[in-house]
Amino acid sequence: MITIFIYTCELQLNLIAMEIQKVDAISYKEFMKNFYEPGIPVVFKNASKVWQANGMFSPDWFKKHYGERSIQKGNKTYTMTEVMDLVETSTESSPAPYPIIFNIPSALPELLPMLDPLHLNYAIPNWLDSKWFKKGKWGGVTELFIGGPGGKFPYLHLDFYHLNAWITQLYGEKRFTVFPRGQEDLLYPKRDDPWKSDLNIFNPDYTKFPKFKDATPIEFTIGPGETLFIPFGTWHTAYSLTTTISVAFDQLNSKNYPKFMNDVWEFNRKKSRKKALVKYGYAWLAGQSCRMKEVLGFA
Ligand SMILES: O=C(O)CCC(=O)C(=O)O
Ligand SMILES: [Fe+2]
Repeated sequence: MITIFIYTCELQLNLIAMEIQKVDAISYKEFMKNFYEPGIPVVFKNASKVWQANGMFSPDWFKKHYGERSIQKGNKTYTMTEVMDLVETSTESSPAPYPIIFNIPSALPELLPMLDPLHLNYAIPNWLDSKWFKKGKWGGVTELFIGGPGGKFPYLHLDFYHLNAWITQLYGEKRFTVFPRGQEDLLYPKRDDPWKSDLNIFNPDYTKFPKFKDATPIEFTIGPGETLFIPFGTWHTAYSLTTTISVAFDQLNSKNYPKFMNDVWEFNRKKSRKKALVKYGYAWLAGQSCRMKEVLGFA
């Protein structure tokens, strides 16, 4: 009897773990307690309603307003119009290159007011907004992701520097696969590049990666207006189901700062110990300044 009870509980826990929660109108406090603190991914159904961009962005809109802006992908340069034509004719069997990324502050700064407040009233505090971290160029960039049907993010990965990722879908549908924390051993991080895995999760080779059989991915689709929160340390990848336009940014604060600092050291140590010390010292000062502002209530 007890065995059956325990088995049922375990099964239920597994089922719960294998579904993403989609939430609507939760308070900031609830988000912090139920998702941010424990590091659980979640989808906000309409947090982006505070953005003017919500419902406005479309391939035609970009072609009309910013058709001549250009982007480098591989060794080719594309204009926005070419990018949109490419993704609109993309198919599963002959997909457009993915992802095509525009750096919003440098290539499309006019969009910034349409994405205000960037934090959606949830991604707070974000130390990457501080001048200190902006200067350090640690991933605090707002990016526009454009894709077409069949576009696959090239690998299963963790985001660098243990930053939290916030991805808002503004046009089309994208499928995400996320692996809740604690499955590192089952996902075969590369020895020389432990942020990536060689696993092709869409067609896994179980003879080469037998432990992957025990991994418990969560797969789900996000559509227009929905925002995905990916806590640091969560392995993930994405697949564009239709023509897609998303906005992505990262978040750093006291929660992921210790792991961030470790990465600042580890990444740079391999190149030069001296450079690593300088970077680490700078990131340490930047962190103290942000922490102080937070404690004093300025952030
Ligand atoms: O939207 C996507 O394709 C996923 C992007 C992503 O995971 C990343 O840039 O690190
Ligand atoms: Fe990522």
